[in-house]
Amino acid sequence: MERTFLMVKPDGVQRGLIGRIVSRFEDKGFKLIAGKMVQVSDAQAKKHYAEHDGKPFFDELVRFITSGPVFAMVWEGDDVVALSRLVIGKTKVTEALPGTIRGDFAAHTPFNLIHGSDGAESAEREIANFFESHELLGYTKAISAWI
Ligand code: RTP
Ligand code: MG
Repeated sequence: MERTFLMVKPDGVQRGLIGRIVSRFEDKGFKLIAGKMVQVSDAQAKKHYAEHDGKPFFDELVRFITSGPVFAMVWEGDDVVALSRLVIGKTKVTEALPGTIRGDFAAHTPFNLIHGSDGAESAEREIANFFESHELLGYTKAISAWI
């Protein structure tokens, strides 16, 4: 069982897509164990995207992610890191296939609606950047035996 950090970016919140984005992961059978609206601070954004520090798009990325509230979430499930990135779709909108969140809803590359952790280690680091451990709620889903 894995955990991942997913975040509806400011464009997704502004466009009223939180519900439809969350539904994609509920439909897949993953378990939502934490979720909240967050106004990301400059320091928190730089920590979250530290791997991109120094790249040409870094400053723009930090400005974008701090431009309005995000919806931060923790999801749990078998292989949830890799599978959620498949549900999300490719980074570049010109490569994101129909049927994925980005393929269906995003039209400009930096504004690609949702972040998903790219590995189990980054997931743990990103979760800790947004949530206290008491905010992660363990519970049993009645249908968990089937999916
Ligand atoms: P994310 O971290 O947000 O889930 O996206 P990702 O793994 O698919 O892509 P990543 O390479 O980690 O890039 C992080 C975010 O930076 C913006 N970006 N802009 N202008 C550009 O060339 C460029 N490249 C990346 C995107 O918002 C991307 O999601
Ligand atoms: Mg990334």
